Amino acid sequence: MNLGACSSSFSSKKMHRQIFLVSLLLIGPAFADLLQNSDFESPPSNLPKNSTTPFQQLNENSTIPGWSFEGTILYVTTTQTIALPGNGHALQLGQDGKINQTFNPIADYVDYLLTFTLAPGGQNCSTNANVGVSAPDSHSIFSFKQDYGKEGWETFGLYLGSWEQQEPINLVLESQSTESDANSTCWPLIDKLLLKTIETLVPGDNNLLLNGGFEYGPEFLSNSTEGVLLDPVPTAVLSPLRQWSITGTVKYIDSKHYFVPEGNAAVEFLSGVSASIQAATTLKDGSTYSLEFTLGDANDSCEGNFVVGAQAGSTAQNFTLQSNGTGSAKKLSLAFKADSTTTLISFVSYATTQTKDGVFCGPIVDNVVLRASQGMKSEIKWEVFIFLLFLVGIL
Ligand SMILES: *[C@@H]1O[C@H](CO)[C@@H](O)[C@H](O)[C@H]1NC(C)=O
Ligand SMILES: *[C@@H]1O[C@H](CO)[C@@H](O)[C@H](O)[C@H]1NC(C)=O
Ligand SMILES: *[C@@H]1O[C@H](CO)[C@@H](O)[C@H](O)[C@H]1NC(C)=O
Ligand SMILES: *[C@@H]1O[C@H](CO)[C@@H](O)[C@H](O)[C@H]1NC(C)=O
Ligand SMILES: *[C@@H]1O[C@H](CO)[C@@H](O)[C@H](O)[C@H]1NC(C)=O
Ligand SMILES: *[C@@H]1O[C@H](CO)[C@@H](O)[C@H](O)[C@H]1NC(C)=O
Ligand SMILES: *[C@@H]1O[C@H](CO)[C@@H](O)[C@H](O)[C@H]1NC(C)=O
Ligand SMILES: *[C@@H]1O[C@H](CO)[C@@H](O)[C@H](O)[C@H]1NC(C)=O
Ligand SMILES: *[C@@H]1O[C@H](CO)[C@@H](O)[C@H](O)[C@H]1NC(C)=O
Ligand SMILES: [Ca+2]
Repeated sequence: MNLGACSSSFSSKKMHRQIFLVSLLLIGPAFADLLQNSDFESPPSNLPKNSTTPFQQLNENSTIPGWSFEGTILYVTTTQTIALPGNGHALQLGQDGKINQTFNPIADYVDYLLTFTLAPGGQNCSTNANVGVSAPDSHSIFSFKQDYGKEGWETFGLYLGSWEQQEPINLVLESQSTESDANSTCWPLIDKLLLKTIETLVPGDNNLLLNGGFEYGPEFLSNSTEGVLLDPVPTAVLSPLRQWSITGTVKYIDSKHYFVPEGNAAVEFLSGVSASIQAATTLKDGSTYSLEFTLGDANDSCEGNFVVGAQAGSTAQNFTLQSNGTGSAKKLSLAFKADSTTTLISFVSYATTQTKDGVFCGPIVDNVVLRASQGMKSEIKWEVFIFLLFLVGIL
């Protein structure tokens, strides 16, 4: 879909974008195979033929199908001690190691979300598995986090950007050393990149919030039972959880591997640091609204007393759920009066729960619906009634 032409007379890129945002209808997310060899299963050329080591360093004569590289890059084959999602191959980004691939955007100003898997190169290696991910106008650093899953690898999701179709986009992943030891075996491994596109979301009839059901977010790895970790993002437009900013770390969970109250995805708040999500919406100052949502547990053995704070504008209330960790949900609501036109809606978890394996876990929230409350509807009816009386009076 290319609507670029209809606003090409505007010289300002920002205005171009705004017009585009307003005019584009929601098409829904699409998963396109925009990246080549995104799981590194096509091996590099010039690998030593007869080697038994799972780590093979690429030399100046090597090429990796689909990718360019610089610095120290090793081609990794899964063994019993190196766990990777699936049973294949990955790349280790060693000293100054950097890989890149260029792709062509499929349309103007579509949002691109990237999912990728990160693992430390060896055991007891939590500190050095840092990877920088860059695209034009974006750069983020990801680190392997202890106790955020029970696998030796973790999957992360990020917002890459949104560009005009003409520019080819260069995606770069590089190692970021935090230790002076350049010969560390702990350099990060990367695997399974998934690039997803999402059209701009537009408001629906029944919900004043966009993405209240959390259906618009990064792609899930089909085989992963660990969801997708989302790092803090202070601005909603740059968030992989579309329309929601994030503090702390949340886990984006899929209905294939977790209990999800509605649709295909929900958000689990992880303990460790206080996690919250926040969305902004424009409401009518002084009018009353109801914020409905589902609070539950993901069926991931997370037992405990979950306390979740919901806040809408200046109205805040805590809700609790006694979780057995077996997949439960209850619908809750909060009535509030908008006290400014831009109203912030947020959910914060106070849970400090961990599973028996020591994995940080917590409550899930889904199906957040914001509506003008009944009171406002009858207010409108009342105005209509007065208007009719007025008409009758004239007649
Ligand atoms: C492959 O390795 C084995 C032992 O590891 C050796 O006997 C054999 O000669 C090697 N073959 C080649 C072609 O290098
Ligand atoms: C790369 O190829 C050139 C030319 O074939 C050769 O001279 C050189 O030794 C090769 N380098 C490595 C590291 O194998
Ligand atoms: C998922 O796992 C199964 C078995 O472990 C494997 O056969 C299959 O290839 C995997 N699929 C992907 C997409 O990795
Ligand atoms: C990697 O980036 C360089 C420019 O920095 C570019 O010339 C090259 O084509 C890119 N490689 C791929 C595979 O896109
Ligand atoms: C990692 O740490 C554990 C326990 O601290 C230890 O048993 C194991 O040998 C260590 N592994 C390596 C490769 O150092
Ligand atoms: C890295 O350390 C290992 C042993 O710890 C050694 O065999 C290897 O030569 C070192 N490599 C470099 C590049 O220093
Ligand atoms: C909700 O509970 C937290 C933690 O106990 C507390 O700090 C906060 O003030 C409570 N918020 C409300 C609105 O009661
Ligand atoms: C938790 O388990 C108890 C006993 O098995 C059961 O009675 C209760 O309904 C469960 N609660 C939830 C929220 O699933
Ligand atoms: C929770 O997971 C178990 C399997 O691990 C499954 O049998 C059960 O149906 C799930 N419960 C819910 C509410 O999804
Ligand atoms: Ca959902």
